Amino acid sequence: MPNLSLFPDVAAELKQLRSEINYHNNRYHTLDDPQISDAEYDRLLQKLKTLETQYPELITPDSPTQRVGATPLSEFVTVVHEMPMLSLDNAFSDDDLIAFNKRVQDRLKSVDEIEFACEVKLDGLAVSLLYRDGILVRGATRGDGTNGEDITQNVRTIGSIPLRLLGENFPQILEVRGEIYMPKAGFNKFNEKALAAGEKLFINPRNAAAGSLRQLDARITAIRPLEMCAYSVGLVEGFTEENKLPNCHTDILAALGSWGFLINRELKVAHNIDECLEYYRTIQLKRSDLAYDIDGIVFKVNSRKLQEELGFISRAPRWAIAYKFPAQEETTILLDVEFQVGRTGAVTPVARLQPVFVGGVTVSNATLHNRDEINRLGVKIGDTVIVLRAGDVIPKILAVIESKRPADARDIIFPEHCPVCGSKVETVPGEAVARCDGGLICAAQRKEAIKHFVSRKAMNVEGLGDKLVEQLVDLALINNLADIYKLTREQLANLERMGEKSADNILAALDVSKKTTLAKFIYALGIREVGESTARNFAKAYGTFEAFAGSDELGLQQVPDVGPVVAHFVFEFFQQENNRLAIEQLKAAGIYWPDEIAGMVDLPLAGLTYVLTGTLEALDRDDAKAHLLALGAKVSGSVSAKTNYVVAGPGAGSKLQKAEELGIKILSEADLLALFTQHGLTQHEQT
Ligand code: JCF
Repeated sequence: MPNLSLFPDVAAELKQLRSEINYHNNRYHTLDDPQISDAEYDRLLQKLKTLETQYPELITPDSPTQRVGATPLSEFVTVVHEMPMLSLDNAFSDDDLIAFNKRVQDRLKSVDEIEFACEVKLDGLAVSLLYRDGILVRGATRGDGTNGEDITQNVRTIGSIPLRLLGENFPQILEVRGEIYMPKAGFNKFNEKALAAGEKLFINPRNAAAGSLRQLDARITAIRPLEMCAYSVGLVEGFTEENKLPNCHTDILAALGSWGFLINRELKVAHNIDECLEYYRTIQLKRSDLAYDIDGIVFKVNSRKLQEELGFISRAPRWAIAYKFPAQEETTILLDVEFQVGRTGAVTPVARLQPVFVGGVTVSNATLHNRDEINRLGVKIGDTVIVLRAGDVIPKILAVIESKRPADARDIIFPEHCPVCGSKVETVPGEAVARCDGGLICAAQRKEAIKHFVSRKAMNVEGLGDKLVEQLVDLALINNLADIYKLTREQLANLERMGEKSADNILAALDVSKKTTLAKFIYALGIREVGESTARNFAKAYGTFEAFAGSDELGLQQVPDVGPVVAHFVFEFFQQENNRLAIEQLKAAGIYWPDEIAGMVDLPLAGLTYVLTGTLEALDRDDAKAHLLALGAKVSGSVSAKTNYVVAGPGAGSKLQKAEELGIKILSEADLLALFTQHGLTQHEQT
């Protein structure tokens, strides 16, 4: 121990500085509510470093400068847990959960409803942190529950883990248990960097967290975006009479929070099993919106007294259960790879899989994106692969289990000619996508162009679905966009699964679709890189179709959000004779848009930005968006200081949280409907 009395003023200053830094570290990492800027924080830390360099004998292990050790270990030392780290019993259905509740009530001989703490089950690694007199002295993995590995050096680098407990009223010995995980955003950023550097990617955030903790050199762990949430205590000793462990689980978590730990904010108390089931469903709805992966919900009897009465069975407490979500990752076999040709000619490899139940549905196809992705995965036909299906996104192949590769596995050969029209497949150097250069000669591109043209956000021809378009192209009844308006009743009525009635309906829908807006018409043309919002910008900027179609590349680039690439695609599009011809024919078919430009400047919601989150019940999300746009508002996908209103439906997650934090006005779906009505829009009106 350095003799502090030799440097009383310095020692006091160091103490003050460390406590200030610890406070702000907690505000930043744990409470996600910083009170000072990053630069100010860095200045404090720098000041501490400078002082410690002058007085190295006054450096303490719990100093915020001591998070990253410089000496790699040669191996991890085994730790024997003072109290075994338990596992949790699993439930896989509502019935399992109801049975759990019944077991609890029966054992407690209780007719009263039981109070449960409800938590999300973080998908990471369980760890134990030991604090002696408020100082972190050991971090260990769960291991097999009895023996773990000493990862003290690694856990010290994690910002949300206090090196010294905050406050005063903690016990002499405190073992904190929790989950270390890598939030999705950090994982994605990390993998993007690894991909750019040609390094190996992690399969999922859980593996990334495990790989990051298993580093003998903690300097590597330090640059990985890890977090820890505390979920219980283990060994606790040396509390005083007046200051003891709280009586229920949620109060223990609150105490842990006050000592500086991150406590998951989805924590709730349920007063009976129905509320538990409701919690499960609410979280399941917002699962994909959460900032981290979870694999289920943990329910715990909240009262410690009741927990003690219930006790343990083998290695799991009788007072807790993990209700697992359906897995989002499964292994299956890659049966074949087919190549699909999209609207712009992009040739996309699609994996045909042995059907597997994952993410709540049976999956038999997954995207392989492009050639680079196939090379990166090193996947062959016949391989056993891990597929991910999270939320509503297209399933993808995460990894190959090479040890299971059969002897007759085949290489995936990328085609040199379009599988549909035989044209050459071009790869532009520096671009990952390969393209069929057949243009509208290619039936696949023609089909996709027409599907896009008639789709809801484009010309919105009701009833003209994908299957019908495919038949019409296959039968050569439509060859360009304008041909759809030349279809006859007989032609339509003779198609498979069609009759005269349906034919009439489609003809009527085609007629209705002729009245559109300039923006929708531009979007419907399917010009590369011209999505809905770019099309809207063009319509606004040019006012007439002729002005838009006749503009040169420099002129096009004057339009908001339009760069040289988009300008080039637009210019090229109108250079092509067949496109010009199709447009003439469309005009001749009677497509028109009422003059809307005059009214565009002072629309009622001009200048306001809305974000939609959660599920809408009465309104279709696309309709709601279209209505808002029609009233002049901007609709954004993410909440920021620029957001004026967030419309939150059931299951709203992180976006709603962020809006609340930023003090942004929150609207319900009813508010939105009222707004639409106020401005003369009814639910079914087309905008
Ligand atoms: O988030 C978790 N993965 C998690 C795991 C949360 C908990 O409350 C747990 C746990 C494992 C064991 N509680 C116990 C007793």
